Amino acid sequence: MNASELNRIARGMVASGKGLLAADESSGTIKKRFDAIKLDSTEEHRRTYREMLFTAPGAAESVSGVILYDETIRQKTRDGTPFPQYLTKLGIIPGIKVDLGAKPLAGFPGETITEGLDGLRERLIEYHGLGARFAKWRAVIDIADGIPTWFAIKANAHALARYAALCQENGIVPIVEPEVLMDGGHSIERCEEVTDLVLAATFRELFEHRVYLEGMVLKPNMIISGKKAANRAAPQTVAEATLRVLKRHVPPAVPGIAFLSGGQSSTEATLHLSLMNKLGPLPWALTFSYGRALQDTAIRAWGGLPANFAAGQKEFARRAKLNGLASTGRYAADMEAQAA
Ligand code: 5MM
Repeated sequence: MNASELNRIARGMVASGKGLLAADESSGTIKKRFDAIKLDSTEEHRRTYREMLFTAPGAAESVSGVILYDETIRQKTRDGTPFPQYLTKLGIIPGIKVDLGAKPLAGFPGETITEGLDGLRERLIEYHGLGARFAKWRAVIDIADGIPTWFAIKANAHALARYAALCQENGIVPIVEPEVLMDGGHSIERCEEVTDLVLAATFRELFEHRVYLEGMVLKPNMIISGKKAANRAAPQTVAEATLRVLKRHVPPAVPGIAFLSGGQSSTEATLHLSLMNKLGPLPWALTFSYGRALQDTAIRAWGGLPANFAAGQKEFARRAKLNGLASTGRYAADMEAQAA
């Protein structure tokens, strides 16, 4: 492990004014996204869509890195440049999702464990050869009656830490993503209580697995009310609660925190990030690693039609720019009406 190189990459991923695009939708998830615009999920459509995002003029000013999927890291732009090389030339760091998904946790109804550790060392070596310099692994913790259990929290934290150690062994910066879902009708207080446990378990396992904190990025959920909650907490409350929890658990040695959007609307996710950064100074960079909150409006603007390729790019670059501003606390809701 080259510690200074890992730290250099991690700092690049959370460079000021920039954040990450999560474009690592697995085949099932991208099909759902395409179903919404009535587009078949063929390999060529998936390639075209990713090319639309990656080549969007101006987006590189706000995008530090892109999380790719196994199929995408092997695809090329229409003029034949492999995506990782294309991104690297633009100064965007290519990353790769390496988990194999959340599967039912035996003996614990309603809970999951993320799989993918077997053979991971060999896959990391291959991905590094293909140009990936960081990776992502997502643990999923659901909130419902009687769950999560402490056992499921610990099992997922353990897997995250084993993954992170393997990444660093192979010169790849791990994004550690323990996601507490915002599905359901739970309160913001319940989200805080569960996220507290999840981050405590995660950092304990990272320590025990000798993970080099300076060479990782945390990708957490925000502390937020469930989507179906009756009285959802206000944006300022979300910002304050999220910072309170992160300050309890994330050592300043970690260079940055890049949030998932988790089902928030695009504007909500941008506003929350900006409000948090306005509450600085903070011990770590605080930025985005959004999937849906960066892509939802762009995929709709594109609609799968070649004639709308540029419109989709413009919308993606606009959202990236607004989130880039939010990552330094300079976003204001009235910017939504302005063009990119
Ligand atoms: C882009 O979505 C990612 C892939 O999900 P699947 O493995 O289910 O296809 C997802 O892991 C994503 O990176 C994070 O959850 C953040 O995305 P959101 O949409 O929550 O910002």
